[in-house]
Parts: sequence; structure tokens; C-alpha cells
Amino acid sequence: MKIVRSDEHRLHFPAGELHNGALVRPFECPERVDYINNALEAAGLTDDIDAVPVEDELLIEVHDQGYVSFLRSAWQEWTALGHTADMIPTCLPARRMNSHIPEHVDGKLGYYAFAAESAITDGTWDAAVGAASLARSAQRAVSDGASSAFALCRPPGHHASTDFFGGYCYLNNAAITAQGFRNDGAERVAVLDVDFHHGNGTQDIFYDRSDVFFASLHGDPAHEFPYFLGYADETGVGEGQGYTANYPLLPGTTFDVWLAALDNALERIGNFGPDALVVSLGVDTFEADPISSFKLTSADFATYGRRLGALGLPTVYVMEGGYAVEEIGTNTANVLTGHLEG
Ligand code: OKP
Ligand code: ZN
Repeated sequence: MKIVRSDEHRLHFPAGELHNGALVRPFECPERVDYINNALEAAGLTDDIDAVPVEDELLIEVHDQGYVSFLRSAWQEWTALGHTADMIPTCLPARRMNSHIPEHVDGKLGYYAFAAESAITDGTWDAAVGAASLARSAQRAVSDGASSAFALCRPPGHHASTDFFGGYCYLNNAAITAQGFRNDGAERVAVLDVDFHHGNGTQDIFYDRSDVFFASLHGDPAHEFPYFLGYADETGVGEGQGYTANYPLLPGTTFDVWLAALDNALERIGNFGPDALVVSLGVDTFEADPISSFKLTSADFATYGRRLGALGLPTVYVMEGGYAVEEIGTNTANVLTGHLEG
């Protein structure tokens, strides 16, 4: 399995995350990557390839051009006003309030956000493009013949949609991977999102398309972030009708229940007949994750990795969430080694 990683992620580390009413040290922190790197080393997953920069053309195929321009210049516009603290949106458009894009940077910040826990800092754009470049590079390697690759993306991406950020996500690395596969010749691509949280951004980006099948297993949005998307009755629209499958699961879900949902999703993916698979790999389904509520053990990650590997599809794993620090390394490596055994 090819591994793609870099240190650029360190450029992004907001001073605080708004969590239960307090500004706390962000759960989505640079040490996450250190823990994963250590576990990859221990597992012998060291077949690294170099990253190439993602093209602007691909970014604006997946994202809105105005949104990308905003992310690129946001920090400069903000600091030009004399602000020195991180950018946190505080005025967001609710229902019937989004007919105009404001000119003031604070207005644009709210317009292009869907959640307020994620700040934009000096290094956010460079880190986000760096992560997208890792994903694109992993996909290119697989399109060029490698059987599998892992992009150690940080910040994560699956909550970011065409034109909004939030949930620690700015550019949608998994969607960029899927679109990259399409552009490089795959006719059908499946995206499987196993992060604890619903991949609302990825779903939204491909919701009206029949060339990208999206399946997600996640905490029921009636009870869990992102609250407003990921319900079982969301199945696609127009051409995309039937090409989205959601498996909302109750807080406290154990592996047997989770695995039954996975097997159903894999059956749907098999029927779709994809040329490539993108896995949004969040390991926050772990029993000790500090912000999630599923009950998977470290051994369970290897078990489901084997199921994914047994599909025999050209596969790119894109890192998403996972916050119980030390164990996220083991759990990530367990999925990848499971895949190789499967
Ligand atoms: C990102 B990824 C906590 C509410 C949830 C945002 C969670 C983002 C998860 N007070 N905050 O999907 O792991
Ligand atoms: Zn998550």
C-alpha cells in the first residue's frame, strides 16, 4: 500500500475550538498525525510516495470558485482589518437568509461556514491544499496501477461541501479523490464513509450524480453532529436518486450492529460495480474516542479492514477523524493491514 503524507498539516492549528460553550484546545490537533505515523512505522506501512500539488481546476470542479477564493484570501482580508485572533464565524445564514454574499470578511466568513467550532488561521489554506494534494497524489498512484494507497490528510475533509467549511473540514479530500478518479478514466466511483460523523459534504457534492455512489455509516444525526444531514431517507436526487445510502446508527452502537450495516453498504457498492473505491477513514468509531459514542475495539478495525480489502477494488483511504490520540494510530494501521490481508 502506497502511503502519502507531509508535514504541511502543522500549519493549521487553531488556538481554540468552541466546545460545549468553552474555547478548548482543538480535538483535531497535529499530534494526531504523529500517532498515526508511529503506528504505520510499527506496522511496516512505509512504502511512501511523493505528493504533487492538486490542480486549481480540480479544486473548482469539486468546490465553488467563490468559496475557494474566499479560503485562499480569508486570513489576509481578516488581518488587514487589524485582527490578530483566529477567524471564527459568529453570524451564519439560517433559513431564507442566503440570497446575498456579503462584502465584509466577517459576513463572508459566516456565509461560507455551516458550523462555528472550526477556525481559520494563518496556515489553514496551505494545510488544507496540502491535504487535498495528498489525496490527489494517492488517487493518481492508484489510477496509475497501484492497488491501494493511504492519504494521511489533515485537516480532514468530509464535512466540507461545495461552498462551506465546518466540522474541522475546509476542502473535501475524499470528494477530490473521487473526482480525480473520474477524470483519470474511472466510470463509476464508490465513496464509503466510515467516520463516526456523517459525511455531509461528500454526500452534498455528489447528491445529484449517478457516477459516484456515496454510502455512510454514522451516529444518527438526530443525536449527533452534523445534525442536519445523514438521515436514512436521503437517497439522492434527480440523476443521483438511489446513489446515496445512509446508515444512521444509535449512540452506543457496538461492532456487530455496525458490521451488519457495513455488509449492507458493501452489497450496495458491489451492485453499483465501481471501478474504484474511496474510503473516508475516520477512526472516531473507537470505544474511547472523546467526542463520539460507538463501541468499536482496536481489533474490530482489523476485522472490517479485511472486509474492505476482500472487495478487491483499487482503493484510496483518505484520513478523516479520530481523536483518542494514541489509539488512533493503532486503529488506522489495523484497518490498512486488515485491507492488505483481506
Ligand atoms: C469531524 B470529523 C462537539 C460537537 C461536534 C464537531 C465534530 C467534527 C468531527 N461539541 N463538533 O467527522 O471527525
Ligand atoms: Zn468524525
